[in-house]
Amino acid sequence: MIVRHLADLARAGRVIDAPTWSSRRLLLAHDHMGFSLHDTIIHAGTRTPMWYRNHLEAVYCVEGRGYVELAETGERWDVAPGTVYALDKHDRHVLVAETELRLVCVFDPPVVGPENHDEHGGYELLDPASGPPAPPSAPPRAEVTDEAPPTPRATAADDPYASRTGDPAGVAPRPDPSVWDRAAKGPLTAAQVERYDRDGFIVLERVLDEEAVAHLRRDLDARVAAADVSAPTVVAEPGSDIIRSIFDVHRGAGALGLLAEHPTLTGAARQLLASDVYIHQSRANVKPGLDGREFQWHSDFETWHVEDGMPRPRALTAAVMLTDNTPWNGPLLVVQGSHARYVRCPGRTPDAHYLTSLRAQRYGTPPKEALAELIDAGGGIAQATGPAGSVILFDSNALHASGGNLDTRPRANVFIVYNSVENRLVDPFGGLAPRPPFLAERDPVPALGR
Ligand SMILES: O=C(O)CCC(=O)C(=O)O
Ligand SMILES: [Fe+2]
Repeated sequence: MIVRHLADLARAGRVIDAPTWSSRRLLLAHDHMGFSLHDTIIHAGTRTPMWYRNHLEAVYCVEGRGYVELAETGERWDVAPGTVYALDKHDRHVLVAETELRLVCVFDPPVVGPENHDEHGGYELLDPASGPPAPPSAPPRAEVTDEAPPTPRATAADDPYASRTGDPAGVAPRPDPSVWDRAAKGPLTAAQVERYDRDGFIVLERVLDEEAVAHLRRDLDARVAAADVSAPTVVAEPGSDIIRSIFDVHRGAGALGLLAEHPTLTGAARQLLASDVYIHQSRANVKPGLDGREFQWHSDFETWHVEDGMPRPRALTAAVMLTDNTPWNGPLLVVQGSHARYVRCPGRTPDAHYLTSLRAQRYGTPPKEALAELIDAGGGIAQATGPAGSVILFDSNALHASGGNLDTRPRANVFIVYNSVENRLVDPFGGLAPRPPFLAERDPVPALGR
């Protein structure tokens, strides 16, 4: 059963505003009901010419007063609570609201989500049969040459998570859930699952005790000391050779190798994603004292979709704190509720983007207007602090960032990304060659924590 409330639609990106109306979209194509259902407000004192050439629409008035007029003949009918009119011949018409009208509208084929009126007052036909495909398939890979940037083929019409396509950037709906089955069992309480679903993240305090943290720190410190900054899995801070990140830390003997299989981490991932899981990527961000630089706002899923071919946001990250995370050492910051929307980013991805993006990201960064919409008009910024041994679980599509480390000691966190086995990678949606396996596991590795 699908249950939704009008009050939650704006946050989910299901409200489309036009000069004379606001359409609150209760059911859309991806709900697979065969129709879409809208609660629409027509502003008082307005005239709206409309012509739905691609859709049949029925309109039921529940509040207000006005009239509807056929454009061809001028024939006119009053619209008041209890009136229904159905545009069974794709009739061109004008709706006049004398007072504010509240209308329940049904569309066949169902509206997909982002549609707004075209110059005729109608909607373009966006994949009428099914809405966002399930799961979306990757576009054919484009030829890569030195001169021209590749042309991704997936557009907003056939990929709900299309980004960096050259189409307008901005905030779009996320048609998939964050918690995939509320009834799934695991180590998280119902309240924790609820909070994760609402905010896009939770902090579990002191999952690991001091001894476990000390073991992990020793392993990490040894790896940092031995790291060759020219190795592909090692990333330096922008403008220096100081180590910023080490990828693939779940491989190899030692405490870090075992961490990814910790039952609380795998259990929580299996619970929230409601399936078996495997490791998509792992990394340690050491953020050295005074030298560790910031990470700009981004969604990890946007990169994993465009550059790695992750079909849907059915993945999450467990960030394990190996030092205290304090307000002054650059803790993870999350825009609360941002995971429930999707930000299409501007630009096109250059070839081998990862060689520079891991130091400082330039593509896959949301435009300022989208950040303002999600931060200022949305849930605001939360700081995920906690003592060493705590774990942040965050949705793959949560907008997050962190500042530089102003303390003298490192802020060392290990990030383990769990992906659903039902969401394995396909060809990258951005049309480029896949990134190396230390950034994105492509092989069918065994599931964890069963
Ligand atoms: O280490 C941090 O604070 C954030 C890192 C991050 O977002 C990333 O590596 O994708
Ligand atoms: Fe990230």
